[in-house]
Amino acid sequence: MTRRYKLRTLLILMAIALAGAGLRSALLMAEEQPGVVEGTVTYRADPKRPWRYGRYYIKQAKTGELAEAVVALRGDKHADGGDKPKAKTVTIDQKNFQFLPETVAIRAGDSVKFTNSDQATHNVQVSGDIASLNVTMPAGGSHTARFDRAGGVRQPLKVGCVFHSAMQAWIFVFDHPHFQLTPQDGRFRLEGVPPGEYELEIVHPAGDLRWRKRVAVAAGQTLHVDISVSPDDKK
Ligand SMILES: [Cu+2]
Repeated sequence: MTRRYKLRTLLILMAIALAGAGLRSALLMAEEQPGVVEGTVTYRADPKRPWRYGRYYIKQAKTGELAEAVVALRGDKHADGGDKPKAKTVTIDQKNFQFLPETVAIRAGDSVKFTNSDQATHNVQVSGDIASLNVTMPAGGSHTARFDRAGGVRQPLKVGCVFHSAMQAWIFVFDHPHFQLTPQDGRFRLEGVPPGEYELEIVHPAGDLRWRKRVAVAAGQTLHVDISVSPDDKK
């Protein structure tokens, strides 16, 4: 074997080894790559079982896109710690004898600022397994509370006003980032989901609706799940 030939062989072997290492790390990255779960939540109305306040949450009766539905993933593969975002404060106003918005979804450690835009005196009574609160809200008043314990979709906090029993709201607290409240177009998109098996759940507290399905998220996959609920999904 000539010296030159030896060198060439060595270079080829090195190139193969490098390519192999590159491929291995690329495969490893693909395995860890998070997925996305997205879709639209719609409501199929049943004329025999009308939803009195449905028009507040469904702007297009024909297509039924459902607003203020809490969509969340439940599983043991939620990545926690690391890049936990800064704590946020969301506002729930009391206006025209209603809570606005009626449903909020937050991360444990976030706060809710209750405000009163009415001339009337209101009250905020929060009750549930994970927190409780009872404060009087004079006209123009405000009160901020932090929620450190998570109850997920199954243990929301119920919010009421002791003076006006028709006023109601819900606070959902999560210990992971994979949740969302649907806007008027009913769409949701949960990003950065670690590959694995989950329970995809939706809850619409004002409509008393509950729905869930087992899903598997593969690495780098965008899983599309359209969710259709009806009076049959009342809990
Ligand atoms: Cu009130």
